[in-house]
Amino acid sequence: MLIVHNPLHHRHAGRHEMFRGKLVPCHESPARLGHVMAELARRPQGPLREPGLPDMALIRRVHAPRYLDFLAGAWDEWVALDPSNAELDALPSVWPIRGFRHDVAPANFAARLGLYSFDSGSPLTAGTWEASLAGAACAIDAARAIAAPGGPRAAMALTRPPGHHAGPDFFGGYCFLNNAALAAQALREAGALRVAVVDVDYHHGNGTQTIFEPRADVLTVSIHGDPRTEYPFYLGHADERGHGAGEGFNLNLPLPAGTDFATWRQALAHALEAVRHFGAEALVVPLGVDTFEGDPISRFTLASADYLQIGHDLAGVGLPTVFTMEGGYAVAEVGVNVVNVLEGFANH
Ligand code: SP5
Ligand code: ZN
Repeated sequence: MLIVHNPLHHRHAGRHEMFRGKLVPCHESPARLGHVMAELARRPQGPLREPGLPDMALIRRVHAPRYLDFLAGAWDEWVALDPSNAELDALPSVWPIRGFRHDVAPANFAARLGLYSFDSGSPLTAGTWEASLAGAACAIDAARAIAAPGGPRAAMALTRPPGHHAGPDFFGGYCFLNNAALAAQALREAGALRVAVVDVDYHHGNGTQTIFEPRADVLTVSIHGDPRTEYPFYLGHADERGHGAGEGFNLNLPLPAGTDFATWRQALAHALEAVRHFGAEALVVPLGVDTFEGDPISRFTLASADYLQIGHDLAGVGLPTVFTMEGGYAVAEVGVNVVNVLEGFANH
């Protein structure tokens, strides 16, 4: 398996996220990817390389250009608001929900952050844009590598920040650019007629669903904590099946908090059956290991050994596969759990 590493990931390092009226330390930290790299050094899974330059034209076919322009200039605008902001994370002050105007962007930057985001837990920092772009480049390179004649069967993009909550023109859930969607789009453009996304992160992949919801060429499937009680709360229910031409090409498999691996694995079998039925020619797996029993913000009970089985089951579909790194906040165990999936996949 090819591993594509994001050498700029550490430039995205949020200090605080809002939780129940308090600013608490960010769960999503550079140390997470450090543990994956350390585990890959102990148990190498294949060649490791860094990405080339990001394909901005492809990124603009997934994300709205005005959103990308906003992200590219965001940090400078935050500091221009007040020079002392350079020592702080940027968080939104106002969200324009129902009844507000979206066609006039406020000059005030903290207010304008609300136009492009959906939660209070996703600080934007000095290096967020650079880190996100390099992560996107990893995902695109991983997709192109497996699509190339004679390329590897699978590739892991070590994306940080994660991506699956980021939509066409919004960030949230610690995500800014949707790396998995970019990989799926790159696979389509490299010739795969139908691409499936099977999101195994604890949280619903709302950004990926929203990006592909009108399309029939990308099947999006997500296995996640039931949004009636779990983040992101406002999307991820079983009755969301896609829109227009995309109707029937989104599958949500919400599971209750407390779900164990036996039940979770049945949902994975259901997901993979849908992928086979769809006739996918390539697979993208947004890989979050926040399904782990020790995860501080999630409530499934998977054990480290279960991730070997997940890798094995995913490999059983027999498709060229790109993994992107998503959540997983039991920091010390993230490396073992992620590499277990890759090892299980390789040993199929
Ligand atoms: C990529 C990814 O996994 N994003 C997840 C974003 C979740 N953000 C909300 C976190 C809410 C934390 N609630 C903690 C409750 C346990 N103390
Ligand atoms: Zn997650």
